[in-house]
Amino acid sequence: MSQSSQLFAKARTLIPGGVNSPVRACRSVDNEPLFIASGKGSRVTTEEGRELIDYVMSWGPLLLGHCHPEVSEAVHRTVDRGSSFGAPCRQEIDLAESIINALPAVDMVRMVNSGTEATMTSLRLARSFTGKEKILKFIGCYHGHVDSLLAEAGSGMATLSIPGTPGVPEDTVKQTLLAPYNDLDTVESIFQEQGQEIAAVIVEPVAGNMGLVPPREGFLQGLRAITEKNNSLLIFDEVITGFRMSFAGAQGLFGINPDLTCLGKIIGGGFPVGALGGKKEIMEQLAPCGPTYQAGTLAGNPVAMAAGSATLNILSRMDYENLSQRTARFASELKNILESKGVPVQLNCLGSAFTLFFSPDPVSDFASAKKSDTGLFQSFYNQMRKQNIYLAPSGFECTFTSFAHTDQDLETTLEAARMIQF
Ligand code: KE4
Repeated sequence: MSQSSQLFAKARTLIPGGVNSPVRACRSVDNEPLFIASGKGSRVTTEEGRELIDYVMSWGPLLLGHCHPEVSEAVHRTVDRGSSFGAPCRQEIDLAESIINALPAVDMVRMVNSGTEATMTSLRLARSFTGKEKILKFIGCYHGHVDSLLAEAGSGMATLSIPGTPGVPEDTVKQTLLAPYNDLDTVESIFQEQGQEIAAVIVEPVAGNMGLVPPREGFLQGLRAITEKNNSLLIFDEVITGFRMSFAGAQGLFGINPDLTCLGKIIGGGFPVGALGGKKEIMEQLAPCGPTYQAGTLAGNPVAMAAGSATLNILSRMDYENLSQRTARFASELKNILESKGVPVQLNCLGSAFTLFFSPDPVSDFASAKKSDTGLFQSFYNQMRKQNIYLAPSGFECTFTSFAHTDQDLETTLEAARMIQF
């Protein structure tokens, strides 16, 4: 029995499902999780000493790869002076400034500890600012485990085919309106009926939790126009796309200014950080400036702030276009290799993220994503893992490259794909 299996057996007696986040359990690919002992650059090493090329990258935060020396140095330098004071520290200003300088739609920012806290706060703020209660989200988008946003969410809920979740009161979900991603007509008709009650639309500007699904031409622009016309807020959930799709996020890439922006993952450089940013007049509704309460013991702690600032500082100097081109070439070659084995493959790729859907039809929303053959994905995942390629254990997640992935890593991965039998 491998070290990972032994540890997993022990973990299951102590932690529900043996994991602290469901998708890590590898249930949908009929496998057990590997226990990771360390990471460096593009690689992780398991407790049994196996080294794998990592395309999970902690589900998105590690755009610089594992243990970037400058990030590690910033963390060590900071933690040796104290981990948390529950008081303002200069590191909060540094990270806030980096985010505000990079994102066109962000005048002010409030730090939190996760993407979920950021999206949860964005809804409360939108409701208090507009005085309206309904929220519109898109089927297959995942915004963290916020009660009112778990209706037909993606990510782990799609992976485990959980339509909603027990424990969320009917009344809570009643305030949540749903539309298919990329379907502006449905959004338009919902607003015609209920626009006066809709506080906000929350959207992943590039969906990453039903697999990668880019916005159709005009979709985001349409959301911006409809929300403006109805005095509703537009919330971009950029927890995945922020500082990934470009250094100015998806809002910079598409030239659309949302009213509020939710961030996480990359801005923490591998530490627990989320953030809510937006227009000054809205953000100043937050306590203690305004009446809308939000708080967090470890929000803005100096160590996580230092990791985030070091990460953004390095990213500001990186060549995103080159990484996007390398990723596109790699993903397209991977698709060709798999297709040559007689299976239907759709590729959605943008920036340094992509998803291969085992489906004969293009994927532009959750309904089309769900048509993918999860059995083929399971076979692909397990055969690649056997060859030390570490992919997300779900067909409804993204494959992430990073600035740490070398051409050799990508070629080794393609070699592994060539060995696959369906
Ligand atoms: P966290 O609370 O997990 O930091 O962020 C929630 C969240 C919010 N918005 C978007 C667009 C997200 O993708 C996420 C979290 N992403 C998933 C994977 N796609 C996290 C992985 C997990 O749940 O273990």
